[in-house]
Amino acid sequence: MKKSKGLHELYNKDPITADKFVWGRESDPISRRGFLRKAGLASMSLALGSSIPFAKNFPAGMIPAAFSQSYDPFQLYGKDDLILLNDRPFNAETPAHLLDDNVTPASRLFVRNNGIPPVESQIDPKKWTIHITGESCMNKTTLSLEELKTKFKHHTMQLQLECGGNGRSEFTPPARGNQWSTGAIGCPEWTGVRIKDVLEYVGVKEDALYVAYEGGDRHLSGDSRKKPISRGVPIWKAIKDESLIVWEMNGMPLPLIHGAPVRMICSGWPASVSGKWLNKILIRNIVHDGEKMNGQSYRVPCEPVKPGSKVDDKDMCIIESMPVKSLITFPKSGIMHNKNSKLKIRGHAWAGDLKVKELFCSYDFGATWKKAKLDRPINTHAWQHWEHDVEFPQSGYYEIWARAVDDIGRSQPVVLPQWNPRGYLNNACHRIAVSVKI
Ligand SMILES: Nc1nc2c(c(=O)[nH]1)N[C@H]1C(S)=C(S)[C@@H](COP(=O)(O)O)O[C@H]1N2
Ligand SMILES: [Mo]
Repeated sequence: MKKSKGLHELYNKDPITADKFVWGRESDPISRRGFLRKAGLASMSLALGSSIPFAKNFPAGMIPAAFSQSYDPFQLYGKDDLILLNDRPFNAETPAHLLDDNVTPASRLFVRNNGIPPVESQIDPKKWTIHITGESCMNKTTLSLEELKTKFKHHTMQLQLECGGNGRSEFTPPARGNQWSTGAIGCPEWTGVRIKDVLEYVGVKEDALYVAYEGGDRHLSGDSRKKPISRGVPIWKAIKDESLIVWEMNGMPLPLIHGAPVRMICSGWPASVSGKWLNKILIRNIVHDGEKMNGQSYRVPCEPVKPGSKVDDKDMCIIESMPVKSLITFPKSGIMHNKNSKLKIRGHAWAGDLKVKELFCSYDFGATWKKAKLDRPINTHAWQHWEHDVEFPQSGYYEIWARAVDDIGRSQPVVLPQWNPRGYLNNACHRIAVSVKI
């Protein structure tokens, strides 16, 4: 394992030099696809080194969890064994078993950058301002971070953040973009003010439709006229009580890589709407047309299409609420378990703008499902914790599958949801491998 430079060291330097720094990563997510083509059930048992009691239920073409989740740990300053997906722009995800905490620590929150983040020397929280403007803004205003903190009531909430492309690596045919496995999700606790309160302060015209952000990062091309990303949400979403502008994460100042000194959090939607290094809020009278709002970005076909289809931009619709999803965060996939004891499993579940109503577990590749104990969310848009005990009938290779259902009755799919050109919204069931011995 190669040791990388720390984030601080990296981003404090001339960003161009820093961007040239190359990390070692040996495994290629594509090789997992190779497995799909090659292996039959018999060779699968051989490779696993044990029998598969429920083999007849195993879906054709699916890769056993024992093989599909191989990770190379990656050392990164301030981060605990995240997996690096890309170093320009910088993107890293968290293996499922490292997301076991109820509240995700900073060291275990995934990182997604579309451009070149500002360097620490460019950020002086005392001088930072947020410009509030746009066609539907009554009084265009510039607020310092200090004013933001003193003028409005503070709120602290656990809000989950999930990249719209989380799970992309599983789609067939493959979609271009960061090959996220399951780890572009986390649920830290954030402190800040409501977007609603700030909008009330500046005044909003009746024709307001969208609220969007711009941040202090730079376009990968270095062109200062271009923004790497500038997205937004309809005004009804922006004025929800849980839509915040935050400067603290888990009681500490927001880390640089997560948008210091201040960012937006609009939980339950693709995390791309939660602008980092926030320096401009736009109150628009149109659907925001900033970078990555149009074309195929963060959009899916308005109507389902055949996998592999080319879809016209005009037939692509903006992703809003994220679908119901869950993770098994304990135990780690690939463990050995003694048949004579129950296996305690647990994890989290979330459902975009909705709540998770039920969570089920299966140890026989989905033939039977048992209901797990599921907690209520601590606040709206916090992920929910679940746990379950499993008793195995005999020794051999098993997989535990977890399947959440939202409060309007929609379930996670077992294999894959609707294919889409950019590989968004994969909310297929998470699986872990368990070898049961006598
Ligand atoms: N200014 C800015 N904000 C941004 C981004 C970015 O590149 N620049 N990336 C977005 C995307 S696509 C995601 S998934 C989240 C990731 O937040 P995190 O890095 O704090 O986990 O930030 C969003 N906000
Ligand atoms: Mo994202």
